[in-house]
Amino acid sequence: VSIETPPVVLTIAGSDSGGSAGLGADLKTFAAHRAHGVFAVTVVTAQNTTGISAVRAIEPEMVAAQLDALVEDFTIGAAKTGLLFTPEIVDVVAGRSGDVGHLVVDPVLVTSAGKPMLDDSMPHLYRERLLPHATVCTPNVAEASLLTGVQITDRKSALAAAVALRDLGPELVIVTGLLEEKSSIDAIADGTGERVREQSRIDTKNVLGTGCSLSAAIAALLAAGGPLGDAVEQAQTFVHEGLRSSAGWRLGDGRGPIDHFARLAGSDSDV
Ligand code: PXL
Repeated sequence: VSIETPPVVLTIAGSDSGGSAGLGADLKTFAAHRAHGVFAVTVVTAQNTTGISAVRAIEPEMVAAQLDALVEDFTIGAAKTGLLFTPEIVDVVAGRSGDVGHLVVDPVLVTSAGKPMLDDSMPHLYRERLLPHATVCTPNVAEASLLTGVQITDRKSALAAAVALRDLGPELVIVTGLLEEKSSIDAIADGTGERVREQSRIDTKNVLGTGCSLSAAIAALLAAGGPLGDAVEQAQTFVHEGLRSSAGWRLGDGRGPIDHFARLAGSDSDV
């Protein structure tokens, strides 16, 4: 019997009915890190591996009520944001950002499922309202371009975008998924300088929710008290192992999830 109380990690995100991205990915990631996951739903999507067919935003008052209920009762070690969907929800989240521990902002603006129909003001709102409160920001290459105006074509421009975003508030920015012939590159800016992490490209269509899972893993590791640099590196490895482990899965006709429990599967997921 385990008597140690797990850290509490919060996700503020949308649901993917197909179970690959959003809330489902976040809660599985938290569980894989032995954290207790709590959540505030921002938007419900009707979705499968081939795409999104309907979307319904939750009223901002209801998002606020979920967050207030959680903050009142739990000591939250860290939180991550996913698809926030409306400017009003961004406002609600920004207003409570001081009550949720370390904040990991995954600016979901462009996803592997395509570009959700978002208000044009969202990049500006992320810059002005959320990034000043963020410990970490985890855009993919397309999102980092949208947030900074930097055209990202190579390692140098990815690092420049990471530095520009870090100037808006986060302690660490990781720009993910710059694809080279054999590698996937993440560009990282923190207080000590800039660096890239290169990992082998994995041939798989099961890539949905990789960004969600990366940011969720960082939040879980921060809630457990790990140092920032280690949390990011371990989260990158977690996603890479998950991609490798689910590469052969056939779930639906489109893009499926990573294997959040690759480590339970044992040695076949060695990186
Ligand atoms: O992976 C980004 C993402 C986040 N949140 C929800 C999504 C998606 C992508 O499809 O559906 C709810």
